[in-house]
Amino acid sequence: MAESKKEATGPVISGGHLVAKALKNEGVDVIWTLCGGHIIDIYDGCIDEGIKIIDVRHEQVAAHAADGYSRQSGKIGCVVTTAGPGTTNAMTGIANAFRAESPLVMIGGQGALSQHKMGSLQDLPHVDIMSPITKFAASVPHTERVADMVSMAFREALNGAPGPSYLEIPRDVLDAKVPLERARIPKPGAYRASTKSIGDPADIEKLADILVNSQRPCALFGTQVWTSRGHDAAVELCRALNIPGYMNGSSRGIFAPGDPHGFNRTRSLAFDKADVIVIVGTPFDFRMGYGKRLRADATVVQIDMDYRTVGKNRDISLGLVGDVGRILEAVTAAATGRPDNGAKRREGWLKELRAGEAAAGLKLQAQFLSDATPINPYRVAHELNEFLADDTIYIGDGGDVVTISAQAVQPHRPGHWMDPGPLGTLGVGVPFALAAKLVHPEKEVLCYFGDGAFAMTGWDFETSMRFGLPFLGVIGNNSAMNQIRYGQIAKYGRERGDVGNRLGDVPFGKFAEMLGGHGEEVREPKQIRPALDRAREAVKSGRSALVNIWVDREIYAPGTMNQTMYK
Ligand SMILES: Cc1ncc(C[n+]2csc(CCOP(=O)(O)OP(=O)(O)O)c2C)c(N)n1
Ligand SMILES: [Mg+2]
Repeated sequence: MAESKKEATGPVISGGHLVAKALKNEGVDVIWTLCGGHIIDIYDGCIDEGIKIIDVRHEQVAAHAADGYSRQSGKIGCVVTTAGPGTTNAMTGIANAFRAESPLVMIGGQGALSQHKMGSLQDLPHVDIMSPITKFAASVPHTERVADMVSMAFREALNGAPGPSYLEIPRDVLDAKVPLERARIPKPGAYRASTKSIGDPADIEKLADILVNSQRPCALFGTQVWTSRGHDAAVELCRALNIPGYMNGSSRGIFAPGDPHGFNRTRSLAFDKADVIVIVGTPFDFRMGYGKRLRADATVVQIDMDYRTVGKNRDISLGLVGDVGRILEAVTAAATGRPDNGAKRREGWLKELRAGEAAAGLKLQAQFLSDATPINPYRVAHELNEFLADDTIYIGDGGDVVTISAQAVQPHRPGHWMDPGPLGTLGVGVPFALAAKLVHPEKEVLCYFGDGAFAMTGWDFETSMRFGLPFLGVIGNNSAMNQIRYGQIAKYGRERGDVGNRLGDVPFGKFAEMLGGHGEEVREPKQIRPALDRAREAVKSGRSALVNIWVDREIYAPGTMNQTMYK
């Protein structure tokens, strides 16, 4: 850590500059951060390497933004925080990325090694704290090792199902200078291998056989399909074999609305009737009733990047571990080689499901078109779907209003849907919007918030203005934490159930104006579209916008009324 004993006559480099060099080698062009004395040397390195420094107002935002950056760019997001509270503030974002299997690298400050365990400012056992919520957590013991260990963190983030890595760098390790020739600086492209394996080729053939012979197959594509950029392979498999495809998490949008193989309202029907169910890149967790919602005697195939997910909570007929996109490609190729892949035979099955989709859609129409005031949140959801442009990246951040919106909103393209994932973290919206706009400045970024969720990280609306990352925010404002409120009232009655979940009536449109953005207050259903249109224009002119829509607090999503998430 300290200056090398053999004082060099040649060039020297500091730990902070070694961090920046390693980030640059990985193709990182931005760090998401909030400053602190422990990490200033990294900023200095970033200036030299041309890495953009985006400083936010809360470290949770920095961590979610790094997660969002990875999801949108396919590269690895990087969050840099100071020691102690800077690191603990970021933990929620790291935990969210961990459950969402989103790769990122967090670099955190620490007190100087020379003051180890002496009670230095902001000292905490960061590595112990971060270990359970990361794939890799370590401390850098010497300046010469800084770049080497940063590249290690990147390698680990991409192993199996991706996830976050954490690297602590003590202050004196970052500050010290070592001879350049002694520092190991891994070369770009030379310190990690492709992890895109297809697993056991015999299982590819087995799955091709199962699908070719199936009568009523269905496939569910989860977040890993997008993470691995296997979306085209997923669609291609469904087209080649005539298989209905369902989407969850980040895979929403892989079938464009109207695609004959994309389905979204008949998943239970398909799971009830299918003879073959292929689960791709999504675990049997609470969203799947831990696997209980699949027909008991169906042939269930699970494809996942993480061997630990396969067969967890439910027995399966066949499991495949590897890169989900590559596996899907290989299965399509194998099935295409068969004399008859059975596509024609499955036409009736697809028709049956399509009729089910139409009937389910019809049931929602009255709510979608409701003229009631206070505004029905289903009406907002429908208006948002109508409003989406082809290139709109849609982000959901909230409780009940966002759950309702998932019944109406169909993103037009892969990667154009973002939600927190299975940690269900409120507050991802603004940071995801910042990241999405940074990666895709040419696209529209629309985030639908609950009023509770928006307030958690809403101050970074200002960051969107400061860095020229304008987005369109819509708030379904019921002045409550309504998703929780429903269950509480159901259990304890109106009087005792309405406690700890009611919020003030906040005119968020004014909040946007205060920060230099565009604000709208909407109380009538007919005002929704014009307000959205004006907000779109404001965003095009470079100002972030908030459309605050006052919605009916007494209307809930079916999953909330059924408390499905706890079953
Ligand atoms: C960080 C965090 N804290 C608490 C919760 C628990 N929670 C889930 S939904 C919800 C209510 C959210 O309220 P809001 O965003 O206003 O949406 P609404 O349900 O009112 O539509 C809460 C508090 C959570 N998921 N995340
Ligand atoms: Mg609310």
